Amino acid sequence: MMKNRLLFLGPPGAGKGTQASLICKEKGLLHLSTGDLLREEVSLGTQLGKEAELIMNKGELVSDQIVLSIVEKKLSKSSQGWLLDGFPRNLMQVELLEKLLKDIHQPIQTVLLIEIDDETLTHRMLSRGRKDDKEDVIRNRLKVYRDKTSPLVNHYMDLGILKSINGCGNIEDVNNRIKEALN
Ligand code: B4P
Repeated sequence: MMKNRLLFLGPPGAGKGTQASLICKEKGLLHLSTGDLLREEVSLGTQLGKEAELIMNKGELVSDQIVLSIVEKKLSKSSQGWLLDGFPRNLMQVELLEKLLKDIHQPIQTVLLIEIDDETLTHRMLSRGRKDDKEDVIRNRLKVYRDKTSPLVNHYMDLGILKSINGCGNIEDVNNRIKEALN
């Protein structure tokens, strides 16, 4: 049976958001995308959104406390299971999340790593054309991923809960690979 507390990990533009939406819809899980939640704050023009926008437009990571505060509110209310998309993104966020999940007795069951090459990622993001999808910003986001987020792969591998799939190919093919890995 598919687990219902999941985390999707992978470089920017790997398709985490795209695939997370499909899996959540199918399995009735709460989709928690820190990127989407931050963009929502930006579009509402809140103080938090104004601070986050400046950082996101440079391709840097928004502060751990800001991100944790938006995740915390949502996670503690959820009972049907959840999928974390784009969070945690550095080892400090891992630590903060583990403490939070311990408090609510809901450990992560599976971490799914979407692997893909930089060229495909860059092409996908440039075609999407979001505000932070400019060539120099994309380069920085890939560097931030390598420096700060990729160490999470070993962390979850050591915990024995990591599965990885190839993120190249069309949306349906990738979705089938994910379902196979999760079942
Ligand atoms: P995110 O919103 O997480 O965005 P992402 O990593 O760039 O995209 P994702 O992997 O979800 O790719 P998508 O499905 O959209 O982060 C944006 C920014 O928010 C970060 O840089 C950071 O500043 C901030 N942030 C977020 N979380 C944070 C945290 N925890 N801590 C600190 N800061 C944080 O796919 C990309 C494109 O490819 C789409 O256009 C899609 O349509 C297309 N696509 C997807 N799958 C495809 C396929 N199989 N074939 C062809 N195209 C495909």
